Formats: sequence, structure tokens, C-alpha cells
Amino acid sequence: MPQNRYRFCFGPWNVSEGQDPYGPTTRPPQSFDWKLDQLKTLGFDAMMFHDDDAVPDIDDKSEQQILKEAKQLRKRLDDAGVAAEMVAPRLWFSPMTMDGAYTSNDPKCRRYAIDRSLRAIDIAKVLGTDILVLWLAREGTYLRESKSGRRSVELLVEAFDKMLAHDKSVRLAIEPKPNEPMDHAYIPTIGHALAIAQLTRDSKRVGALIETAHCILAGLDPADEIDFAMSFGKLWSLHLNDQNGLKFDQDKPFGSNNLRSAFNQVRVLERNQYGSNGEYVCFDVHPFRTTRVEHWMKHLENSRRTFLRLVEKVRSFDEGRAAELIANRDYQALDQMVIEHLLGRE
Ligand code: XUL
Ligand code: MN
Repeated sequence: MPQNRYRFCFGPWNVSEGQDPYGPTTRPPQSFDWKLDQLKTLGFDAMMFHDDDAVPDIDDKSEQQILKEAKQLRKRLDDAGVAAEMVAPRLWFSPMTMDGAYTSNDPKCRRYAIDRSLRAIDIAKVLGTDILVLWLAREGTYLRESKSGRRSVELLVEAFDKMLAHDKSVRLAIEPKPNEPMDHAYIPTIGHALAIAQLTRDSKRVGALIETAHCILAGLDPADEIDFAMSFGKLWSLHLNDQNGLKFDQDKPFGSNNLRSAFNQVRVLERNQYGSNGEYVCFDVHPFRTTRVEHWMKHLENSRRTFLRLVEKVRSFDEGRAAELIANRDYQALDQMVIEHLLGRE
């Protein structure tokens, strides 16, 4: 089997400034140009964008102005030799998305969410990507009685259908997350994402993005989720990171909490030849709040380094020996074999 050459990606928000719900920023803001420069220097290939990362203050701008600024950004990316991996409408900041976006109880707010998504698709087209990522941040409930789950599914399908009709080549990659900011999200897992795809006007153009931390928050194994989505040919993007149990969304460096789980994620990506249709490996990781300015990019550099070290570990794993142990149902020895391999002692 030919060996994959992976391509890597991150977003401007992954160079964050350290604020959390209990305290202010701990690092000064950096310019977009600085981030783009760092991305190149570190050997990454592409950048992912929220719509307002690409066109700041997007709600105050005309369609014409949005396209003009998207074209300017495209030129900057082309000059730097960096691709745009995806665009995602940021549907959780505006007062119009307070009660959800596509599933808001207010029809004016639902219209705003759809219009904004169509603008994000236009931006994606200018930037040269056909992937629109939908992290459905506020599509869920704090209060079960405030919305109908059935009606919300219908509203989500209605919104997806409008996006699919707006541009015949766009592909929607749903990024499931079970909670935060909502108590419960309507699309909490990959299974939900692929099931709702079937209700849309063009299910072939609705797929998924898996984030490690989001799977862990749903109590699921990220490697199995990747295998599941890839069995359908529907894993179009990937946010690798790590998460220490059922807490707030931590976005830790890849492999930082559970190296064995990271090894298993890389193993299924290798087995399924992830990347062979042009997909990128993205790291949705954040620096620690304590990180000094001079160490600001380390979380991204380290995530990529860990990923590549784990690719080596997967490729040097003795699959023949593992198969023998499996045939003999000696899972005890298989368990120890994995541990010793990760420890570097065979
Ligand atoms: C939220 C999250 C987002 C999406 C992009 O948890 O992961 O950053 O990846 O909107
Ligand atoms: Mn993410």
C-alpha cells in the first residue's frame, strides 16, 4: 500500500490569547500576517477560516464588499503558497443567534443564520475550497421544553437544503459536539451527522468533521468514530487535539492526555488512507493560558511532531505478531505489546 504523505492545517483562532470565562487575555493579539507567516515557517500547508476570520465584521458589510475582501485574502494566501482548507459560519456570537441559529424560535433569526451561511459559502468559493464546516454551536437546548427536537431536525434540514441549492459544488462537513455551550446539542455524534445527511436534498454532499475532544465529551472513542465516518467515505476534515475526561472543551495538544488513544487515531487514519482525497489533518488546539509569548506556537508545532512520531510508531508496529496474538485470543499479550511499542521497548 502506498504510504500517505499528510498535509497539515490550523486556524487563526488556534493562536489564541489566553482568555477563559474567569479571566482576561494573557498574551497580546497577533496580526493575521504574523499568523500566516508562522504557519509557513512551521511547515503547515493550509489555514482554516471562520467567515469573520476571512472577512472581519462581516455582518456590517454588503455582499459586494464581502466578495472584494475575500478576493484580497485569496491573493494573500496564493502569494504565501497557503491553501484555505474550509470556511465555517460563526453562528454563535451575534445577538441574532442567542436562541440558536437555524433552530432559533424566531424566524428572523433563522433567516439571518441562513443568509450568513450563504455568504460563508460565497467566501469559500472565492478562497478555493468546497468545504463548509458546520459546528452547530447553539443548535440544542438549555431547557428541553423550549424547543421541539423533531421540529429542530426539520429546521436543520431546511437550512442545509438551502445551502446545497445555493452552490452546486459545496460540501457540508458537520462537526458534532455533544455539549458546550449548550446543555445538549441536537447533533452530538458522527452517527447523528450522517443520519441527518440522509434527509437532505443531496446526501452525498453532507459529511462530517471529527474532533477528538468532542468524541471524548460524548463518551465515545475517537478512533472508532473516525473508522465509522470513513466506512461511509464521509470524513472530509479532522480536528485532532486532546481532552482530559468529561470537563470543559480543553483543546489540548494532540496526544497530550492519552498517547495510546492518539496512536489508535493515527492507526485508523493510516488504515483508511486518510488524506488520499486531499483531506487535511487540522489541529484544533489552544496554547495553555500560562504560555509565554515566545512559546506561543509550541502547541501546534508539538501536535504535528507528535502526530508524525505516531505515524512512525504505527508503521513500525508488528502487525504480523499482532495478528498471531489476535488469532490465539491472547489479548493480554497484545495489550502489553502496544504498551511496550509506545514505550520504545519491544
Ligand atoms: C468548537 C470548535 C470550533 C470549530 C470551528 O468546539 O471546535 O472551533 O472547530 O467552528
Ligand atoms: Mn473543532
